[in-house]
Amino acid sequence: MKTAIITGINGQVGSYLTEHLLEDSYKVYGIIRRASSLNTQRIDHLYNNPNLELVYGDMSDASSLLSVIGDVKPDTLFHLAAQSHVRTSFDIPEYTGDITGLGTLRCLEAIRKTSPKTRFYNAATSELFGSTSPPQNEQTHFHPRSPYAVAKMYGYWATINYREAYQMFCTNGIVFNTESPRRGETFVTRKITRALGRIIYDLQQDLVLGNLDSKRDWSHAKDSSRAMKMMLEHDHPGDYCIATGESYSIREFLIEAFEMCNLNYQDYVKFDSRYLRPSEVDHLRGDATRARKELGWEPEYSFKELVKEMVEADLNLAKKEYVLKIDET
Ligand code: F7E
Repeated sequence: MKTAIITGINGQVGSYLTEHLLEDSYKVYGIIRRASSLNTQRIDHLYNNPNLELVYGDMSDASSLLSVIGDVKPDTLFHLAAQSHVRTSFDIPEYTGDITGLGTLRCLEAIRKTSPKTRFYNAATSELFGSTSPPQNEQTHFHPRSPYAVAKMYGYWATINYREAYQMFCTNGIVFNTESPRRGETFVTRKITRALGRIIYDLQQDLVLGNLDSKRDWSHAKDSSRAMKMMLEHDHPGDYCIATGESYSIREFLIEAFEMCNLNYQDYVKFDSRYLRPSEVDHLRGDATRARKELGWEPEYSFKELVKEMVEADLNLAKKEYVLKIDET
């Protein structure tokens, strides 16, 4: 039986990746950060699976990583944990550098010291490209535009350095924006679909956003997490862009979602400069030719299908909230 450790197992991508690995008979160990409120909702449906085990650990705590990795000595480790919110990274840059940057190094060191045959996947990001013009691929110049992207740059190069210095199997997935009904509610796509559902059920009156003109290459998290598994099952390590090759502005996402419910977004969206970033990333559109050719990876979801799934899921969620509210009154 193949074994995997996932850091960030309870995040959006971690939850889909866990499903892919369990379906393929992996034994999966998930590292969970201790928190005073529940943080396992995205994987609760898998809790009774005998091949899933959750253990406490933290990206700031090298000794916890050393002991989990040293005990399990997994075939693969998928490193997804991070302080991943770009806007927030401007408010807590040092914490972001510690968790997102040094956290990656702590995983690499723990593998080097206790289990050097473990194959390592690092969740790199299209944010590395920052202000560089699209289309972006593995050869494109990086120009990070936030403390988050700067921290991810450190993790990206640490991953390559361990591959070159110690001949470890270390791979970077340069994954463009990845969304789904499980996306955190403070990221823009989910913030939009969540608000739309609540507006329809009269639970919310408006939607306050920042810059609507930036463009992103949005894939479904089910597709991007499938690519991650393929990267560590490939016969050699490398760096791969994972993207659909299409980009849409935030405004276009709004139009698509609101028109699905026969509404005009302009009647509901308000602007607040608090949602602007001190330095913005204007346009990301990835070229995933290498992943398509070498891994045989293809995205299955179109932009329209992604938006539709998210809108439908959030309409259902808002309906449940509405029914609960009616019950209470
Ligand atoms: O912003 C604009 C905002 O926070 C997208 C993370 O997963 O993908 C994600 O980073 C765009 C930006 O994602 C609001 O200014 C407007 O231009 O959904 P986001 P992100 O910053 O692209 C990359 C690949 C990662 O690696 C990250 O971890 O939307 N925007 N109004 C807004 N964004 C937010 N969050 N909230 C707004 O109200």
